[in-house]
Amino acid sequence: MKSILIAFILSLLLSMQASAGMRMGEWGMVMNENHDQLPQGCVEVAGEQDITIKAGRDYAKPFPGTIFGYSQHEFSFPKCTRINVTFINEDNIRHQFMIHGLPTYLHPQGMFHLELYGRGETSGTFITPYTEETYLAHCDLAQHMEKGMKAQIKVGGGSGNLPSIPGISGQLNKDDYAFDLGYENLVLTSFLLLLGFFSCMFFFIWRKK
Ligand SMILES: [Cu+2]
Repeated sequence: MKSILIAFILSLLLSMQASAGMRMGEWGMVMNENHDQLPQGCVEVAGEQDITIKAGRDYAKPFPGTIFGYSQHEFSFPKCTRINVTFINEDNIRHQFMIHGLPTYLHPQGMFHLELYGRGETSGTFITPYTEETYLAHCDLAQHMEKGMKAQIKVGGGSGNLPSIPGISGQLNKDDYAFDLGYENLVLTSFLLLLGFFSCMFFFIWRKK
């Protein structure tokens, strides 16, 4: 009796996962896909595009200060378009490609999620909303986004740039190397300059004797 109950609960949970659009295995997972449900405001699926996103350390090389990256950090799509995403992980560690802020009636928590536990390839589909917005896409593993695994997806022209997208909007917090023009710093700098000058002069004259 107990095992029947457990089996029933398990099958219920599995069917809930299936209805939320989830595929998973020892390779990774694909969550909250949308192949054919129209976003509000769309009359039809206006078109279809296939894109490939590669993730890995190699893509960080052009951007100083980053460790991880995507093969592309910006995407532009028209509204109401079906996007078939192929996601390739070229590292031996876990990476994700997660899009945030999508309509919650189509994607639970507004999220479309591709994940690979190591080297490999997977694919998933979503339909761009009827909007002019810039969406965040990133890898949610600790420090992966902060170290470069961040991209922006502009739908219908977008709504501007997100901060700290590699190659697009630079660092969020720039290191500050500006000269401190405070009174104390100026006095100290002039004192050190004079000290340096006079010690040179002293050495010069002393050597002459
Ligand atoms: Cu990652």
